[in-house]
Order: sequence, then structure tokens, then C-alpha cells
Amino acid sequence: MKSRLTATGLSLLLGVSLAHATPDPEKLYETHCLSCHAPNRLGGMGPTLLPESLARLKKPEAAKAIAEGLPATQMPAYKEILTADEIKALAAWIYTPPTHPPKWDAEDIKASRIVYADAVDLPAKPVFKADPTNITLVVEHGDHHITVLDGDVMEPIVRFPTRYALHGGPKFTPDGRFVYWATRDGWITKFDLWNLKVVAETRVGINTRNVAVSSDGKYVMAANYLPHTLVALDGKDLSLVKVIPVVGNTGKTSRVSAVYDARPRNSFIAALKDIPEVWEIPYDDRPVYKGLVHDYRLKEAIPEPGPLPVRHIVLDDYLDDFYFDQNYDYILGASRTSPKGQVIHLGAGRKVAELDLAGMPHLGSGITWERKDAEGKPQRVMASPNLKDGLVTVIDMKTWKTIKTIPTAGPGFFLRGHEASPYVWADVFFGKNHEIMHVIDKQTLEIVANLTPSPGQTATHVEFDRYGKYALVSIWEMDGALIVYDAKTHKEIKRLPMKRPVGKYNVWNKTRLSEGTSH
Ligand code: DHE
Repeated sequence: MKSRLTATGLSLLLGVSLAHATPDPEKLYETHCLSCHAPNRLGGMGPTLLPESLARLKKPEAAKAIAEGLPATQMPAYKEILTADEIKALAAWIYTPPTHPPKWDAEDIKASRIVYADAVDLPAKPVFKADPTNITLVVEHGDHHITVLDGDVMEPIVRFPTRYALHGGPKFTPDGRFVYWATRDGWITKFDLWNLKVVAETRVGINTRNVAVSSDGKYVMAANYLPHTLVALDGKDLSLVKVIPVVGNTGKTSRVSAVYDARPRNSFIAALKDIPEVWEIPYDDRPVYKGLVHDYRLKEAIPEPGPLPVRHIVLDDYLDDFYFDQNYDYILGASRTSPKGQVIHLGAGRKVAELDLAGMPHLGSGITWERKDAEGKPQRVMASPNLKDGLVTVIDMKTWKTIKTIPTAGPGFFLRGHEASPYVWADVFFGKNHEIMHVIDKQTLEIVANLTPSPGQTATHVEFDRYGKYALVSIWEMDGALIVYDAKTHKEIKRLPMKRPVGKYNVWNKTRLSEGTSH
């Protein structure tokens, strides 16, 4: 931070009143912010300061952050350096579009890559004694750290800092050795979990959604809001393989809501925010034909050249939030605006049914399990929390009908279960009851327990250990905690203090595509 004469100081010095001089936020940015937040507000050591990146931050909060700084970050307080008007002007200005449209192209991506020499060619053997398949990563949002937990004894093995604002699930290679994560500012990190070292980092975009890893570990695919691209990296060293501009059949470009690995199909599936299409991107040698809409085996069409061709599945409605069935034959999708969900058969490339979904379902957080129907026959269901209404929707995976709407104490974000557990756990993330965690019986579809792990504090995102013995709950507060519950008795076993912990990721459950968690 550079010191500088304030407008008030200058006016005293000159003996004139500058009280009404209009602050020049662009100049203020250059003087005070550019060294950390980079030219064109693209982000560097500090986060990106563009309207798209600030969508989740209210303007008064931005002004407060400038005035008072941010705890547990390098952001200093400016209230002694800038006037209130200057702070206000600066806070307003960062929400305006930049004069030069921001760009992040192949050259920027290549130039950003960092390979850490001390993490190359390390032995394929864990440096810790814990079972590497039962490790759980905990993302701590509060001070941007990851804790690596031994899942058998629920003790931290190591805790290390990450880049700013990691979002979405870290994705493991099938052997569980390497894990990749994305930050909202576009950084993709490859981490060697057995050697506890960062291997490489590449910045793929300005505003990034999430990352997926191909089931052969060959490709890492990142989804961007800004620019409108998907970016494929080499899974080995995060070098650039391909930038895929996201342009629909009509020529319109789109933000990518998220990208997922569809393991049984050897392909990535991308959810698009601004065009009514879903993209499938095979990563095996399967030919994909240009112009293809419904069936990639159309022989008369022209094959798209090069690796990672795109199959456009054109739909009647937008789909930006997905749930896949366990075989990846179907997508259950919804847009954040339409009351009807769609069931898409991926092979046929078209809608086969509609879903009755009240409120705003969070299908990306859906899970599945088997129960018995009224006649005692096995019935596979999927359930989704709801971001707007206090309910969990349960859908029959054969008829696609809603078989139950379970009322909850408020809108929820995450729902989690485990093959070995008779219960699913649903949080109440929003509203006055955000301290409550519901436990739902998989068979009766009734709430059997309402836990209040930490009165007055937000309880969220449950994840299980490999065996379904423990249920881990995040207390999403700066001085929060990870609470370990006995998954059978719902009794607290221990609590580990953590800084605003959110997502937790167990190697076994994620690499074995457990039906009780997201993949
Ligand atoms: Fe997330 C996953 C989208 C806000 C924490 N979130 C995801 C995924 C998507 C998504 C598409 C799946 C990606 C993956 O795992 O590969 N999230 C969105 C949104 O659209 C939304 C509502 C608004 C936004 O601005 O992005 C949103 N998400 C949040 C939060 O506010 C949360 C609670 C805190 C944060 O990190 O910003 C949050 N999202 C998470 C977590 C996961 C996630 C912990 C991974 C869950 C898992 O178990 O896999």
C-alpha cells in the first residue's frame, strides 16, 4: 500500500477548499489498487474487480472492505488514506464495465502457467500413514485454506493456504492421488495429495465456474463465465490443450454454468447459461459429426477435426443446473427461471419427460438412493434441495413423477447421503432457521431428527467418510467448526475449529461415484 496525500490534506496545504472536487476513481485505482488487483481490474494477488466477479458482493460491503480492509487477507484498510467520498467513488467504479473489454485468451493462459519443480516426479507413495482412500479435504472459505483430514480418526494431517475464493468441488484422478480445484478468478490448481504438494497452476479465465477431470486423467476441463469459453488443459502439467469458444448453433455465445465428467460415456457435459443447448465433449477417439444435433452417429455429416469435438444437443429450454443418473444416461435439468424441469436422454439427445419442480430446485446438489415403494418393490429415487422454498423434492427415477415434497424449515443448499446410511441430511441454508440440519429417513421420507449443531450459526454441507460411519457438518462462520457426528445415532463425536468451512470431499466417495454425493 502506498501512502498518499488525501484530498483533505491537500486542501489544507493549498489553503483552498477541495471539498467538492470530484474523486477520480480510475486514478485512485491506479495509485492504490492496481499493484494487487492488476491492470484492467483482472486480478492478481487480490481478486478480480469486474462487475461479473463482484456479482455476489453488495456495493456497501465493497465500500466497507475498502475502508476497513478484509481480515485474514492482504487487503489493508484505506479509511485513513482515502476520504469517504473517494472510497464511495472507488466502490461504485469497480462495478462499472471496464473501458477495454477484458480478454483472457490462449496466450494469457499459456503465460500464466506455473510448474513447481519440487513437485515433479515424486514417488507414488503417500507421505502420511492414513488410508489415502479415506482422506477428506475441507475447504475453508474464511481464510482460503484447505485442511486434509484423516477420515478414520478425523484428525487434520495438514492445513495449507489456497488461492482466493475456491468454488465448486475439487476433482480427483481415479486413483485418488491428484486433485484439481478452481477459483472463481480462473486459477486451476493441481495438487499431489500423496506428497502434499502443489504441482502446477494455470489461469484459464477471468470468471470461472468449475473444473472436471476426464476419467482417464488425461484432460482437465474448466468452465468459464468470462470469457465465454471452455478450456481444456493437460491433466499432467496443466498445459493448454484447447480453448473452446462457446458459440451455439444460432451463433450466440454463452457463459458456461458448469462442466462435468460423464465417466461411463467418456465425455464431458457442459451446462450453458445463455443458450438452450447442452454440450457433450467426448475425450475418447469417437468421431463427432459437425452440424449434429440429435445423434452423433449420423454418418453423412462431416466429422469435426481435432481432439475434444463438441456435440450440440439443442433443447427447447435453457438448462443451467443438472443432476445425472448414476449411469449418465439421463440429465435431470432445470433453468433457474422455469418451473418445469426437463429429463434429457443423452444418447438420443432430446427431452423425454418433464419434471414438476416447485420453487428453485438445486439439482446439482441432488442425490439418489433405493427404497421400497407402497407395494414393497424397489424404487430408485432422486432428491433435490430447493434454493427458494423450504422443501426437498423426491422424484421416482422411472416415472419421473414427484412422489413426495418434504417440507423443511427453510430453503436449503446441500443434500447428502451414503450407501451405508439409512438417512440423508439436508441443510437449511437460508432464512431464520439456518442453524438447523434435518435428518431424513430414506425409506419413510420423513424428517426423523432436527439437529442444531451450533445455535444461531449456519449449519451446512454434510459429507460422509468412506464407510458412512461419520457425517461431517460445516459450521459456516468465520470462527466456525467441522462437527463430526456418528451417522447412526446423530450424536456429536468431536468438533474441529475451522475458518468458515464449506465443502468437504472424501476421496473414496468422490472417486467411486457414491450415490449420496455429487461427482
Ligand atoms: Fe456453488 C458447487 C453453482 C453459490 C458452495 N456450485 C457448485 C457447482 C455449481 C455451483 C454449478 C458444481 C460445480 C462442481 O462441484 O464441479 N454456487 C453455484 C451458483 O450458481 C451459486 C448459487 C451462485 C454463484 O455465484 O455461483 C453458488 N456455492 C455458492 C455459495 O454461495 C457457496 C455456499 C459458497 C461459495 O463457495 O461461494 C457455494 N458450490 C459450493 C460448494 C460446492 C459447490 C461447497 C461443491 C459441493 C460438492 O459437494 O461437490
